[in-house]
Amino acid sequence: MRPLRLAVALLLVLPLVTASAGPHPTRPIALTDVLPAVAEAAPDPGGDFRITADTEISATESALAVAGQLAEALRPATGFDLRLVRASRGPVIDLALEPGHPDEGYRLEVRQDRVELRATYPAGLFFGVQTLRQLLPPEIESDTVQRRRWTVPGGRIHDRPRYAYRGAMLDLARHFHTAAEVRAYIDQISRFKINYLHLHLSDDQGWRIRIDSWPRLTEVGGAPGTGVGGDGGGFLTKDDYRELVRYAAERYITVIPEIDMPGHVNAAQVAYPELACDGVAPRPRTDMRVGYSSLCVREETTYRFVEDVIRELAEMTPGPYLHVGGDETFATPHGSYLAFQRRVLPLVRKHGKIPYGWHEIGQSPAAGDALLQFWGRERDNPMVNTAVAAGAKLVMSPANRTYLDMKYDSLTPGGLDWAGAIEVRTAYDWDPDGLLADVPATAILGVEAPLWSETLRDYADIEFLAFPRLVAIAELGWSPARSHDWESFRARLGTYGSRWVRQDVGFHRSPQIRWS
Ligand code: TNX
Repeated sequence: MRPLRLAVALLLVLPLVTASAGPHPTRPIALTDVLPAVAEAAPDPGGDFRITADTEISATESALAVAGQLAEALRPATGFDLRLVRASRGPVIDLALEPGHPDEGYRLEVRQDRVELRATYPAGLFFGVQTLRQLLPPEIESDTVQRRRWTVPGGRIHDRPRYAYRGAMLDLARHFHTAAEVRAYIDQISRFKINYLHLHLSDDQGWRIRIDSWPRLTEVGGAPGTGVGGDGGGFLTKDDYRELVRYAAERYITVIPEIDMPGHVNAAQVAYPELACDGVAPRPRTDMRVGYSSLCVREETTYRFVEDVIRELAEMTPGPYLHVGGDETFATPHGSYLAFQRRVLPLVRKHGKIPYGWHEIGQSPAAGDALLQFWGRERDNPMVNTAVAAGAKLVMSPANRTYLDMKYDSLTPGGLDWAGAIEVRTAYDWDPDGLLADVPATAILGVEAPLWSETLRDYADIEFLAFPRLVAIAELGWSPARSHDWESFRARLGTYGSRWVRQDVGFHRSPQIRWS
């Protein structure tokens, strides 16, 4: 070969060679390599689709917003324009709504000449887009242009959630986390088809959401030094909160605000001593103890306060639920607790929301069809059985499985251990329908992974405890029970690690997983 010819030939093959080399030699992605596992997949090895500089994204009017999100996700690493068009004659990723799919479900069909994504509602399209992103090589997570083949494996996916409720909770009270940090968390959890974000906004240490009619709540309760150990402080303004609600909704996540009462109220009483029965302001608390504070159940002021808070929160919360806490009320006598809930639960309904609370609110006959968040570890809870028989629904957050603030093992830096250590397999290997022996599966609305923040100072702490365990809970919430399989989950998780590396997510490299 003449030297010039050789040079030209080398130039032609070089991009292909460099594409397959590099620090992470990747095996081809299969249609089933998705977290959470998809409901049905039929691979077609002849149907691989290649995204190139010519690929367009077509969408009908109602699919345009999600199509835009897809384009934005794929542009940085591919460097392609991925023009948004109404119709295309060339290679295309085509998004449209069509009747007949389950709520939040979608169909994704990958052929040589086109990719088709269909759902009945935009939420389904959004979840389909999250699947499609995982079908592209991990380099798609890079924010600089990567030269390589962008191949989507051929075949067809039909997918739908097992549960309507797939939640994550962040505690902004023990350590405040900024709106920007909450947005970063939303970005991450939305990749795994989580659809509710529960914000724990008040506790003994601090009060983290502005309430106009009781301004000292945040002036005092959100002041510097109000975090555990005297750390940090801060609160969400109403604009911050509204913006978070909007940001989450763009990712098909509904925000649920929680104000914890009648216990966990020390910060409110520091700001407004009239909320304590003796009218004396308690000292501010930055320790981790629980169960010592209580609103004054016999005073009318208490209900004025509670209704003002519920009204202002309900006004800026489009979602159906308002969480009123109700846990660990060791300083509220049982009769007072019932008297309190008899007045407060109807107030939530009066302001147009479904009452939601830790499962203890199920003691109240006023709970009715409320939503209860089960955080116990027992297999049988007679009180919960009675509440369910009376119409309550359950979100499953058993502390020894779903509490992301528990340590992974005894060596984990940070985290608590009162519910035991929770390694990835422990978080994954249980069945939300089967946990409570006497509760019918029809009463289980879904699952939630709470992240309490006593030991979480910054966003890196959040990431380390949430990932990978949040993904285990997301799979329990989304994937069909029949697909539950630890070996499959751990293999898919191992491959996902290289995406987190590229996204700079500081996850826990669990020794139970073979990370690639
Ligand atoms: C229990 S679980 C709590 C919280 C703590 C958490 C720490 C529940 C409803 N209450 O007040 O932050 O343990 O893990």
